[in-house]
Amino acid sequence: SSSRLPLTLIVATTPSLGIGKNGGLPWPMLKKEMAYFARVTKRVPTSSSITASSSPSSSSGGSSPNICNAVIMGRKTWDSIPPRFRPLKDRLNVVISRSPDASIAGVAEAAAKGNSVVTASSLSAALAKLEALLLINGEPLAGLGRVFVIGGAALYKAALETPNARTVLLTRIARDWDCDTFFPVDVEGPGWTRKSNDELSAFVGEEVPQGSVRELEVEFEFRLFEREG
Ligand code: FOL
Repeated sequence: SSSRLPLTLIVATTPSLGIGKNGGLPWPMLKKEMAYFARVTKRVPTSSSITASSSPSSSSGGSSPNICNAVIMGRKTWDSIPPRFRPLKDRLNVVISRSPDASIAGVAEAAAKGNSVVTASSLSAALAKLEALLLINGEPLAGLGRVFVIGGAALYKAALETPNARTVLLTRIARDWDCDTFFPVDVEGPGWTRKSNDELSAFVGEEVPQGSVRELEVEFEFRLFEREG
């Protein structure tokens, strides 16, 4: 155990920390919220605290070739992504499953299309694989940007039990929806600090709207939390 890769969790929750219902999201598809998820998980930070050794940043905002972020997800979350959207493009997809690769729907198809999906049997095994990908002959290889944990509940819990989980990008849905799956930690409580909208914008690399956003009569707010200590 003991990858030192920093992990960023990204999640949308109700006030009661609900995240899912019947294998999907509890609320209707929120295009702006999902677009934020896609942009944020795709964007590779230019010069900040990633593991890659820094080359001078081209400062254009254009993505560097051969560098992408990773998204780690549990097998049920993989199943919940519409087949046309998986693997999530422009990101290294890592699926955690105790079963063999071949039994994960869509993985073989993705491979046949030339999209690589990495599988691992646990979060720690996934992090070990990512670190191995990062090193060639012991030299850091600037190939991996941020590592996001994108759910579901069991994987968020496993991530939060490691010290690697430093950051939570949480979209707070304003009202409750009927949920059967819940985020395992209340980051509004002890051990976590809410950061300002400016800090959120700097972290994600775009200007994030401050306060409530409304879509399909659903109100939500983009928030950033960091672990203390
Ligand atoms: N975090 C946040 N903030 N919102 C979410 O909806 C969310 N969902 C998951 C994890 N973290 C989240 C897991 N569920 C797709 C579908 C379900 C899903 C995650 C991603 C998906 O299809 N994503 C596409 C965008 C498709 C589109 O543009 O409509 C992607 O490219 O990311």
